[in-house]
Amino acid sequence: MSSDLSTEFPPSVASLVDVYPTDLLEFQTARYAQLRAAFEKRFGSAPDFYARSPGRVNLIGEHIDYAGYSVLPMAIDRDVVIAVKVVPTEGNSNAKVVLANTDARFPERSFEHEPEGHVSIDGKVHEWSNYFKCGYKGVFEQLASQNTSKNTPVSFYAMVDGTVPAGAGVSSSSAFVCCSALATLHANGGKLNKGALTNAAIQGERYAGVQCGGMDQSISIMAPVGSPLIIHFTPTLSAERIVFPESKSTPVFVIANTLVVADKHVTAPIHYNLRVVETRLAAAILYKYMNGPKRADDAKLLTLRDLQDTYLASKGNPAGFPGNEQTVLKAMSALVEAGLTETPYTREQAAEALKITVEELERRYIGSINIRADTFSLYLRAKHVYEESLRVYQFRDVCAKKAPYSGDLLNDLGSLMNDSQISCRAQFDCSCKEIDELTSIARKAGAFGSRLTGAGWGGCTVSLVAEENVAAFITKVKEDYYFKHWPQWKGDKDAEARMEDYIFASKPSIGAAVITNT
Ligand code: NG1
Ligand code: MG
Repeated sequence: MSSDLSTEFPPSVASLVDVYPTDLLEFQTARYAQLRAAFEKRFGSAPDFYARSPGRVNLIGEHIDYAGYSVLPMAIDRDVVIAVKVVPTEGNSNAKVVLANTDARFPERSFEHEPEGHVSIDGKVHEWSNYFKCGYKGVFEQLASQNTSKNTPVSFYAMVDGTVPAGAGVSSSSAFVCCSALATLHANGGKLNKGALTNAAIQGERYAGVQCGGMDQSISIMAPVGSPLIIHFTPTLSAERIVFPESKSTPVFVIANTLVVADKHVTAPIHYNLRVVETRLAAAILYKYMNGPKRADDAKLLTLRDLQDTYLASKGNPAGFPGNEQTVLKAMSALVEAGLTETPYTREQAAEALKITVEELERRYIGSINIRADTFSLYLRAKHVYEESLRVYQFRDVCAKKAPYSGDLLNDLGSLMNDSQISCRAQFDCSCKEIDELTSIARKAGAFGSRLTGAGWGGCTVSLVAEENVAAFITKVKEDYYFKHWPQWKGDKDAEARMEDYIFASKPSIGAAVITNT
């Protein structure tokens, strides 16, 4: 079953019951009422509508979206909600947005719509309203590219309320960007299909200064209720539902935060952005190694996924994707072993392998991306990408088996997740000692598989647990990780209440929606 990206978005407006599961309705109804009251208090009247978009947990497929490979995330029931009221624009002024937040840590901001560029964003400054502006700018750019931006932008008041823990690897940033894109679109009476809105959010979020792939925005906007998606980026954005076959135990995914705050926007130059550059350099050197046809100077940079097409062409175009993923990805791994050296490359060595100067290498492969590095671990990064991609298809194939599942479903999925963690740690170097500790505690507490989720270097882990063991599992992990590191929390009511945000099971939630009826 595929998720139809051509659906016009927002297709229709929803009410709370269309968006939240029954067991969360009471909580959500009270939450929306509070948001409405806060909005009225600040702006003097009630909002016209609410936009909402969820966070996500990535089940498998880490750091491969920006290399062009498919990923397998699930939307969670924590989300960002923005209450919006459209207001008249004063006189001949530009349209203006006033942006408030129910969380006092984020002070009120306002900005004007600029005739050129829609809004300016300084990606080097760490500022909460940037994420709102990212969604805003992404939508106007997308509307302009579709030539539907005839209507003048409107002024509006917006108030944000988020329940996605920040800096934790469950993508509070993308939930926010997607939500602001949808709020902006709806306030301005614009129409985009789901695919276009997703692209608006992906391109928009890059203005915050991170060369992100598209996984988080895709799942936040496109998630169908009740299931994860496998999301493909090549040849174009598309998605298929993942349905777990019936087996003796139902799989539940438990998210647990290491409480190491991984702030990607601060550490991007030595972590995330550096990995983006490393995977691109690996692709370029392997292309040279394969004697790929000369490419125009202004051609789009090759990804490791693009390289696969060159590889297949060099073999006389045998069957590729879809259908032959295992064979092709194993061959790509073998190509890495043959074409890259295991020791990290200096800039000089990488330039030499590409037969260009260091200046040319920096211009072409680094450009304006902010990185700090003396060497590039190309072999290990590329190995991870091809092996991790293979695991995504293996995970999908396990789920596609006919029910009742004849093997041990949880064990089969869990061991793929464990292998993913090993590769993230040893080859992609995006784990950290707290993630290693927490995932190993989780396995001892009965998880079939446990791994980091999201960018890593801290943040959250995801563990696969049998439904009947979830409560016992959470108790055990609290004992062995949280109370071990923070013994003072034990018996402290407030601390124990906060822990509900640190470790929790989440059902697959539905993607972005506009709500008018609370
Ligand atoms: P986080 O940092 O967890 O939001 C990031 C990227 C994803 C993907 C994962 C690693 C953004 C918005 N998201 O997630 O696209 O590359 O890391 O798999 O940058
Ligand atoms: Mg993020």
